[in-house]
Amino acid sequence: PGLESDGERPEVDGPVDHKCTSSSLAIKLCGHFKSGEAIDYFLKKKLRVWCWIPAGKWECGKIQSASANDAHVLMSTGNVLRFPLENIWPANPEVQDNENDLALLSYINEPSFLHNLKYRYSQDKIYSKAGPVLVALNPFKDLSLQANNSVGENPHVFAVVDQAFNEILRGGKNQSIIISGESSSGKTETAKFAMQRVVAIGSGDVIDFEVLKENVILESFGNAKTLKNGNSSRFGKLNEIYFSKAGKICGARIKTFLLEKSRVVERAVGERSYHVFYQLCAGAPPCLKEKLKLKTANEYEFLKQSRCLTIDNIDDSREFHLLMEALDSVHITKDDQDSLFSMLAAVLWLGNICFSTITSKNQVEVNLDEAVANAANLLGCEVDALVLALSTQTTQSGNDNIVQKLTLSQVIETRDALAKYIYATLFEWVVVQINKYLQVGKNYSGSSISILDTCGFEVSRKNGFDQFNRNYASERMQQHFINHLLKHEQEEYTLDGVDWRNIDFPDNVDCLNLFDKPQGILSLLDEESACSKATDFTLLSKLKHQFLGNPCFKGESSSFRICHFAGEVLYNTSGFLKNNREIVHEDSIKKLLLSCGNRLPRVLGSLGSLTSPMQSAATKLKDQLSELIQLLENTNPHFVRCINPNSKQLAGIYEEDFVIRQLRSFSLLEVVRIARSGYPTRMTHQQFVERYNFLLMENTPVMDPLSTSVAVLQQYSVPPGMFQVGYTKIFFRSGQLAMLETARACTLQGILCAQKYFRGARA
Ligand code: AD9
Ligand code: MG
Repeated sequence: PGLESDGERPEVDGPVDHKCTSSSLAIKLCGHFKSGEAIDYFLKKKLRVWCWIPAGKWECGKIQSASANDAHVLMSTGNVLRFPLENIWPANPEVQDNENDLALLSYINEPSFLHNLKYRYSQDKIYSKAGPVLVALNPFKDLSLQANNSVGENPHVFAVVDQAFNEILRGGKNQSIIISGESSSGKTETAKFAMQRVVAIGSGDVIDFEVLKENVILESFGNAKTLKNGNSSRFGKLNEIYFSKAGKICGARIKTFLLEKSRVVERAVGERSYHVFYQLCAGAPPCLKEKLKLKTANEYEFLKQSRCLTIDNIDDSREFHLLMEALDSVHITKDDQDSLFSMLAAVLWLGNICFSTITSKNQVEVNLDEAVANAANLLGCEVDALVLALSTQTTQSGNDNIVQKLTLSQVIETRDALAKYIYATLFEWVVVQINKYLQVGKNYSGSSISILDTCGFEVSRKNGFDQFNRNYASERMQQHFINHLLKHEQEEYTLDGVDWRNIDFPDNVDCLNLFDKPQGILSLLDEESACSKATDFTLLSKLKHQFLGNPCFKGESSSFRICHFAGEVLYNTSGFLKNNREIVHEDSIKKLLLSCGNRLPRVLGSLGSLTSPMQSAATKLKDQLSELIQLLENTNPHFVRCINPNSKQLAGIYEEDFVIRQLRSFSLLEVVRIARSGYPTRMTHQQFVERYNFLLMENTPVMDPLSTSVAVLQQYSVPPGMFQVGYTKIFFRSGQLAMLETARACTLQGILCAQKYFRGARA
């Protein structure tokens, strides 16, 4: 597609190449054909104009003629059809099909992006740039190019790491690589490639390789098979890698957040719980099996309920051995490993505990079978203590303890809460052990690269509290992205008085406010959670009442809908209060664990970070995210947007609608528009003068920093369109500073040679 060009390209509007001769003839940058006149101009010049037509999916057609509002287009079928100009988009010349940066396309529009990425994908070119952002399409197959360390000029996640690394070597700010995208888009794989690259270029002591092993452990404990991804991360992960002055890795730290706890006790049919459970059941050596009284996975209620026990092409037993190796390599002792496995087995046995209702007494009894005996034994507590903790609730009234028997649903809720608590704190504990091992060495220079593998936006068939939290987290990350690439960038131009025409972008601030402003959903959720009479139903009716008319919120009969940046999601409030409160159960859970004879349960019982009694689950998440964003705000971010090319998780399939939705939610069009017309490099006048002042001719009079800067730029004939002088800073289009740096280096070299010469002459 594109213009069958005789060398002449149509002009584009906007400040891109600064030679727009006639704006009426210009085809609007990023936009539609501005008028039929523009097309006529090309037709008269015998240039054949190609365009994208919305015919179910995007089709390329050739314009035959145009009037003020319509164009006649020759379709591939041979038919000529009429389309309003506003429905068709200019196509780029064929030579640009393979363009590796979307910002360099002549025409910036959605179908062009879609076509370019598709063309590249068909050639296994999965990485492309969209201005400052790296776009990565999931190939769903092994591509040797990823193992190949020489990336050259091509966009690649390795190149992003190299850039980040060079910036810290230059003494710049700490760097972050933020990888986002929906489920199964390839975030975790991309993060692993990034880690490999960091290790390859920052190879220091032995520790580097352990940084990679840590992945094996966390995937085992934090990943699970879902309907969308056989190895879905059910937590978010930030990997901070620390460097010495010489650019060698000298330690690392992992932060995790948002572990999906509910998966331990329930999940959709066809999905699995965390890998580690199946690995343990399949791979534990006989003596360990005996010790844990371990059975096969299909004998555990927590595992068999979702009717999916294996993953195609994955050998859980082999994975268990890799896990043990990895645990060894981060120096988790055999004793600790045994305790760890005991806790996992205890969780499984808890799931098998059954209850009987004694109708005559209207009471619930815990069945005293092998499940409760094994669970108590593995925790190191008396069976009675476990039974009591599961079936009663003790409240204090004055000096008296009032013991209350729980109902069947409460008993089940308590049992599940115990299993979830043990698993979540165990996960925390594992992370703490890994961090102890990776801890920062002596040579730490203060420089770090952080790699963030966020948990992506998710829409399931039934969306509950976990999806609600996950999608709230995605909104916060989206805001960070928008702030950096769209909002602050433009605000800075305007504030500094740069001539700039604002580019609109979809801001998600309204949706975020709906969540976390005072009186927002989160605060209402906490209010209801604190009220003992409240139910999921009262919560829903309060939400509906409070957010009536809010454009991001829609109440339905038994659920509510939120319009997220990445699409609408229908949430069912069932379980919201229980999950948000979770804390309610923690008192008795902690008491039980602290009283256990075995050490690890006691450690878990005392783990504070997850369990501040004052905080609800939602508030805790909000605070964690604020901390994460604060950390990221102090770094120079590199964004990687992963795209899932199809809904089938198969190689070679590119579903346009599927990709378009993701392109939109990433605001890539807007990012590219700003990158195209923006000024990515900037310096204060003072900084500029300090660095380049000496380049000025000797007889130049002393002037203020602004005038000196302009004089330097004029001396080196930097074209006026290539920079803008703001009140405090000078802004450059990309590549301009490189030219000045070359001039600076040459001049410095000349001075050094001269100095040497004079020194030599004096000597
Ligand atoms: V989730 O939000 O954690 O459910 P991710 O992390 O975005 O999701 P993941 O990295 O797990 O997706 O990728 C899903 C699958 O796609 C992997 O298991 C691989 O089989 C496949 N994949 C992803 N990226 C690549 C790649 N660069 N090369 C080859 C890949 N295969
Ligand atoms: Mg993942």
